[in-house]
Amino acid sequence: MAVPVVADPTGDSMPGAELSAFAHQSMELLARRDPELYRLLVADLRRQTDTLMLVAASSVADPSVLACEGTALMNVTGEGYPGARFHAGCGVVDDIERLAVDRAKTIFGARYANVQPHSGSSANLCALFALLSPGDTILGLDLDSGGHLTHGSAASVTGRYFNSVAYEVDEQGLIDYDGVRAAAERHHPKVLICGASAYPRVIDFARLREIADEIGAYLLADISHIAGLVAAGVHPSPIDHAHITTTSTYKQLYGPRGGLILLGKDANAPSPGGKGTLEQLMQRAVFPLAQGTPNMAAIAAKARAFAMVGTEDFRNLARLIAHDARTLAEELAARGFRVLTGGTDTHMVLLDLQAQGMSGLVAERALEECLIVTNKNRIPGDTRPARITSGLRLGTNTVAMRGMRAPEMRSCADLVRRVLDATDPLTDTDYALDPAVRGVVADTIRDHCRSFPLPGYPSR
Ligand code: DSN
Repeated sequence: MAVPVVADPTGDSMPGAELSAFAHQSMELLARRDPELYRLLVADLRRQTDTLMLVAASSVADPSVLACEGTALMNVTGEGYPGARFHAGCGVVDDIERLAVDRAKTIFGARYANVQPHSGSSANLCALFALLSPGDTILGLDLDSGGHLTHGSAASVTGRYFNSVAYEVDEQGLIDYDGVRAAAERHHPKVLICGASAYPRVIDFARLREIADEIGAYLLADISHIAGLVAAGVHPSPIDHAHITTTSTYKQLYGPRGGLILLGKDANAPSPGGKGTLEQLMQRAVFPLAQGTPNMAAIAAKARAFAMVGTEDFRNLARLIAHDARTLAEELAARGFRVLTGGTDTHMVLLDLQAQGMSGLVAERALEECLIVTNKNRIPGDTRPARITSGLRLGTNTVAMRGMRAPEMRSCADLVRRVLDATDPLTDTDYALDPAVRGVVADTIRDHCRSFPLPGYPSR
């Protein structure tokens, strides 16, 4: 392949091969100088390639995204924003950050993007602490109904610094929008938060904005779990309904660890107290309010991931993610599992294991022994603590990326059923698993992983 020639910052040209040779040498150096750590890195790479990843909060970044994270951009310190840094030496990273911002705005149809938050949680904290004063009221989806810690949970700083009240799901497990309106009218929150970590159905952002407008609240939409479906048009977009939209970049955007803040038609709306616009507020919210120097390597990786999200291939992937999840939900239900809400509109499938007399922890551990990676999750009305739970959460981001389709989802449902049938829950934390079943299922998973390798990753 021809080596591309790129311009270096001094105007000279350098062969593009220099960077890839450097990356290769760096890895060899690591292997030589720190074999203990290197072995662990190899072990986790193999774990990822050789297991069936069904953790709904995860995905696999394209190797070109990983490559950005391993560059010398990590060395660059540059507080502030492009063209207005507090350190010299930021000409190239300014261009990279502008590229990431432009790509983020394009893929989401947004008017403003801030690519500096270090995570989805950070993005939420930046937005909330900029909008609110300590003691102000926020209204978010209850953690057990599928909300996120940073939406006002008592375990989070958002529950400690703000007066946090919650809305819940109804008996079908669906967001109770009348309940949201009643809670909004009762508590008059300054911010209504929507979005979820464990909710498999479409969220009606337009309806939530109506409620926010009725009581004069800002609407914050955290789309961390569904950002890819939103960008691809598979789930309605909140960008012009919410005043502020946040997301992490490593779940359904297949990007690096990091977060993103987006504004749509309300970018020029007044911020609280009339001190400038929401766009100006969000710019200050990340730096200097909540963060110092950004992670330039992560911003480059975000730019790379956003470029991929903007392609037709990604839109096809997003459709497959949702299709796979629907099939998985149907096949699990057909095998006797209670699927919360009766199915899914997204990438996520939630199981209630109470009928199996098994905790989420036991199911998670037994499945992992058989190379099926999921996560325990509290469900509405759960009586078990967060480290034990009565539910299990599955997601199809990674299996869709492997190209797995309906037949493989049927096989996954079969294997999950087989493993859990062969698991005897002795207590909520201990169990006995039939070793013969473990062997057969693990072999089948290895076969699946070989037949559907992670694109661009080594396969054995
Ligand atoms: N938000 C957490 C989850 O959904 O699992 C982790 O990113």
